[in-house]
Amino acid sequence: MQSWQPPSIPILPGRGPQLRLYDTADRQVRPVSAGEEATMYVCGITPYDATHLGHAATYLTFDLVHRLWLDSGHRVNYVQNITDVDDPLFERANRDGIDWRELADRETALFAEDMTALRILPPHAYVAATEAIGEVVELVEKMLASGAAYVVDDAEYPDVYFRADATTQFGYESGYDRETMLRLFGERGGDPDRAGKSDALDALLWRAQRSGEPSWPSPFGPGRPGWHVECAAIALDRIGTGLDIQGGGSDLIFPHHEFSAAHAECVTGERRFARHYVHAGMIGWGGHKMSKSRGNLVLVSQLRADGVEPAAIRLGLLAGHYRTDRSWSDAVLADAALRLQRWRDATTLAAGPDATDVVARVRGYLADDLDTPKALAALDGWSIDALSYGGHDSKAPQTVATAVDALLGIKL
Ligand code: 5CA
Ligand code: ZN
Repeated sequence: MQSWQPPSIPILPGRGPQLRLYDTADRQVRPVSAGEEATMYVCGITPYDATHLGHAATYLTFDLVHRLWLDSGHRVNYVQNITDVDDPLFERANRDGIDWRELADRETALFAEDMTALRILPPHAYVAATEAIGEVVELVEKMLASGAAYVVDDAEYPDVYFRADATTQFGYESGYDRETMLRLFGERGGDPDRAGKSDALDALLWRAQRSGEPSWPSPFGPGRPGWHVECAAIALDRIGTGLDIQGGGSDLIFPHHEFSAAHAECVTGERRFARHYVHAGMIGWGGHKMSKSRGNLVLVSQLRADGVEPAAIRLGLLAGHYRTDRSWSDAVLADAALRLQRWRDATTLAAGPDATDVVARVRGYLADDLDTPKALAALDGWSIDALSYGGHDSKAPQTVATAVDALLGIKL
């Protein structure tokens, strides 16, 4: 799939320090040990509805990672999928009386517009599930051959399942106990009660053809991919083993990332699919997690249509720490708009206080598990000083503006 146009990134002199991020599996902040080329797989959208601020916050989190890697001298290989084969998409298409492909294309195009407006760097490979059926089939074949997968005893619907105990390390990513796993599995797309499975936790790999659903041929019968195997297959194909980061929102910790990792590990023999599992907190609105299924959405496209500047949306989302569940509100947006104006006023002065220290601090805070609240406070400090007391450095305002653009993706 064609991804969106990249925003320009200005050159900020110097280099940022090595990035440290919280790893969900190890439950600690530790250095991201990327080589010259840093690799990242981030779970993409299921394109049945428009991009809301929760999605935006998650992609913004990984956009910062991307920018910090570039700033510390890495090349980046960033891969993202599009889940254009899934129940919610078919249900919505049926409800609205349109073809599921048309719905997916429409929402994917709107997502690209929103990402472009928010100045999110695009992935290098942007792969829809419908473009990766061959990779999925190959992976499932390997799992069937090794015994990690099995076909349920159901003549009508011979679905293929993954044995949750196919790898001994299963569970290390989330760290959840079995009771929690079973609950979340049921809540987040799993089917614990499917008859014929060896274990309630076993995850669907290939769903045998049902009437009214799209299907593709395979050696184990016509059908369509399960969800977790889609991401395992695309990541293995486009990056290979040992990715630096597997990312998404915290609602993907289990079952999605646990199973994607287990699927990959059972065929590669590696004990750990990704070196870092990185999860963004949930954005809420009106007291609940913003979700398409609940319908309590603030859409990026709606805010844009209302005349809200994308830079203010971006800055509002960056005002909280990426791992903290937090609420969007009019006050968050109003604060962001004020801050944006303050930064603009300060960076268009003829001179200001020396910028060396503030740029180093912003780089340091961001490299420390993306501490945007501290980075924003440091920039506020410099701006207030510049506006209150002036300064003698005629290059400083432009240097600060360049740092804000390169590191935070905000053009002042
Ligand atoms: N297609 C799958 C991933 S393979 C999927 O989860 N799609 S999604 O459209 O439901 O979500 C896209 C991304 O946005 C995921 O990383 C998800 O974790 C994140 N996300 C969804 N809701 C929120 C929210 N309220 N706050 C923050 N991130 C969210
Ligand atoms: Zn995914």
